[in-house]
Amino acid sequence: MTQTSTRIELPNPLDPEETMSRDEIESLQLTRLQDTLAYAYDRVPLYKEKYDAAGVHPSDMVELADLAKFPFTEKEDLRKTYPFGMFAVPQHEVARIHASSGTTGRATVVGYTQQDLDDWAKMGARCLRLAGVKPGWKVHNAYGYGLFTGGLGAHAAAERLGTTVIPMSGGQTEKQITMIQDFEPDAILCTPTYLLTIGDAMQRAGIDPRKTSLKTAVLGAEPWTEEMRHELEVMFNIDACDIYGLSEVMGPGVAGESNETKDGSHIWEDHFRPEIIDAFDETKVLGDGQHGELVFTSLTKQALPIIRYRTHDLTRLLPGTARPGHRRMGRITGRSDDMIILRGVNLFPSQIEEIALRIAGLSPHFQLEITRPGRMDQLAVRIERREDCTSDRAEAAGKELAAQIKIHVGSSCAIDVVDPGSLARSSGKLRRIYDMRNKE
Ligand code: DLL
Repeated sequence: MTQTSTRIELPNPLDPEETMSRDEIESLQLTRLQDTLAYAYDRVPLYKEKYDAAGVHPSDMVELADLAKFPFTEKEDLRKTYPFGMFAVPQHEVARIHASSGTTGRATVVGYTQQDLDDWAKMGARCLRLAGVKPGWKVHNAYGYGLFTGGLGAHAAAERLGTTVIPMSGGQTEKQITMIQDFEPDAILCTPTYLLTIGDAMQRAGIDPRKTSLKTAVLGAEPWTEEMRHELEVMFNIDACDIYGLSEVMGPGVAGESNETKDGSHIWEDHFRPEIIDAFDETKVLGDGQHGELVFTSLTKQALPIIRYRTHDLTRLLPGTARPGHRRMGRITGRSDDMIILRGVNLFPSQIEEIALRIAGLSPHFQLEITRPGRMDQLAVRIERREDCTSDRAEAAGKELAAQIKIHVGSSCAIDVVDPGSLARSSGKLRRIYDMRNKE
């Protein structure tokens, strides 16, 4: 039998909910919200306590705006009830557990019934399809497998779409490169900074990242900018799309971006009701287009229904485009708990990324260190020069960066332009902020 390399285009229909109108989605949301609130109230003691204390009852949910009457859920609630206190089903109905380590405090533990896993895979598959991944493609999954939702979440999504999954997990960068060269995947799933790490390592090994088989990257788990998208698309000659999610709400696949519009991730609003609240006054729910903190309520989750969960992610809601019934989220500019307050000026790492990548000679590899030598906070930006940038030019680029940060952010900082390869690389979420203020 002769083998043919011709690829057959497999059918790839959309889920019916993906094409619902805004009105249809909102009416579905209302009934699902009523059910979820009653379900959580009946099954999770913490929700009952909170609602009773706030004087609200699930029957108060009459129209969508009534959601604002219900109390928020915080990461702290999951920690207080560690490990399984917020689960709404008996343990034998929990098909899987994940946990997020977080940087401080106890892990938060999340659970899924078989139905939850099925919905998660379905939404993940929607995201991959929207990003241009096709059934029959080979997909290299470099999100970390294990308690982190990235690896297994993206894996199930790729399987559901009908791709051939390569479950590489994160790390072992040399091996990642070998697998990419030998298995010739069409798409890669990983964090944006890890794709950068892989690209750098390829270049150092004399391999041109533009010549790999990769066509698409679906990137998430950490904030990234349009400038970083451009950097990665040029570096690999690929399309790079966003995928968003968080373990407390589900995992990767809460929202995903279209490769045709590249204008932010569509939230699957048949399963989640998003809200934006004022980051400084949580009692104010903001309208579409206004920047604030993203809050999610699950509409179908069984093991861990989550009501008005404060993500601390800062963004805004925009009308749907590629999937008109589902709203998009703008880029996440940062997390409220990642915000550096420097002598009264608010600063996010993504602002530095945006500014640095517009300056020739500077790479996307940087770290921010905050110290307080006297009574004043000081910010130092350590950033690698690009390989082709000489030390003289690097000095000028550093001065330019300081000047641009002063103009756009409003604070002065010390810049240290360092040699390529001298800063730590990530194989997952990259830590950019080193706050030494309380460590001195
Ligand atoms: O990071 C889930 C995930 C895995 C998403 C793989 C996408 C791809 P957690 O570890 O619980 O879950 O971290 C959730 O990561 O609240 C955001 O602050 C950040 N985050 C996730 N996706 C994005 C994104 C996973 N596309 C936290 N853009 C969230 C910006 C993101 N930040």
